[in-house]
Amino acid sequence: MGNAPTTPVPEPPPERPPDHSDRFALRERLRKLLAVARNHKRALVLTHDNPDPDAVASACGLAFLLSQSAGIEASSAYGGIIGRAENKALLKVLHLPIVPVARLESRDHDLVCLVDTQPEVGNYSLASSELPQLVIDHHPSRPASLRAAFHDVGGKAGATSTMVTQYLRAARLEPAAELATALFYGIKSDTRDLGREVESADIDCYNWLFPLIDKPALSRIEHPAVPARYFAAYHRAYERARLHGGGEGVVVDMGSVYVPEIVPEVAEKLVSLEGLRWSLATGSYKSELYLSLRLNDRRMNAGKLVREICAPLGGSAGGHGAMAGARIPLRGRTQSLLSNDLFAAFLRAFHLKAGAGAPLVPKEP
Ligand SMILES: [Mn+2]
Repeated sequence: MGNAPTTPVPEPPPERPPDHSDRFALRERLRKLLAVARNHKRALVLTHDNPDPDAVASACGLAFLLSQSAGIEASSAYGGIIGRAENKALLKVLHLPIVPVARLESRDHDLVCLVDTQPEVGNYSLASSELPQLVIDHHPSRPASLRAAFHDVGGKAGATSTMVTQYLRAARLEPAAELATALFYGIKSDTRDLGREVESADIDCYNWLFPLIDKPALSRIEHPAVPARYFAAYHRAYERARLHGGGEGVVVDMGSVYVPEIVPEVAEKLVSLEGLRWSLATGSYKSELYLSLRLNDRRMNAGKLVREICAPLGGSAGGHGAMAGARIPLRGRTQSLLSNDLFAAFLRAFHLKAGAGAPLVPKEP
């Protein structure tokens, strides 16, 4: 055999992010999703740990789609805890079929689906031997997702609930009031009432869901009763918050917190301060440090910044343009020292001087 001239193998074209306004493409994606699911018997639909409403709703919505349209068993689960009062109310008021992954009765599923997160992000509770084969997420696409048998990532949607609602619509499934309310609240909370990182698909699904939702239930979810510890945590956060760069940014080390979700909640609250460009909050829960960054400044990318700073410290990080978070195991480091290191790194990234900053709330005389 001679040396046959080798023809260069053409590079595969780069994968184009899905277009969530194209109905034909949507039906085609639904067909693929169901084809992958039908090769299995029992699906586990998993969200990221300490799930937010968007994660909970999209997990329940995908499990509903799989059971109704692919005819397979599907259960939804999450790792970590649901501690924020609104999120607890979401599960309780709507009786959503989602359980802590540790409490799953049987683990004999043969299909693992991930929603609102992606393989290798590291913020979900799955044995490393279990490979997610179906991934739906509105966060920027990660290379590992493209190896899943079905993946819908990197497209334009402000919430994973929007993507799942689109699949339900394409499958001609009308969710009952409980699921519709959850998906609606998922879209509403992830886009901050359609005001942040919102896409036309979000508005379209929000409007489609609105007539289906249970309005009194939604009101009970959005205005829940909170424990006294909630006020104590806020009080401490306000007292400890420090302004930097003449009010350009605010950082707060909340100390140890009673639920991890209070950290993003406080970051979210602080970023509404007049004239502020960014807020950063940390708090520890069960030997892990939680960090949340919120930006008003659209020239920077919160997700990228948090990944760059927190990944080298052994943390898992995620997020997008205006909001991002990370979870870092303390591994013997004290919470205040790790927080201080992180604050210094973020101040550098924002081109501000290191230092103690000024109190947000001046001490009462
Ligand atoms: Mn989300």
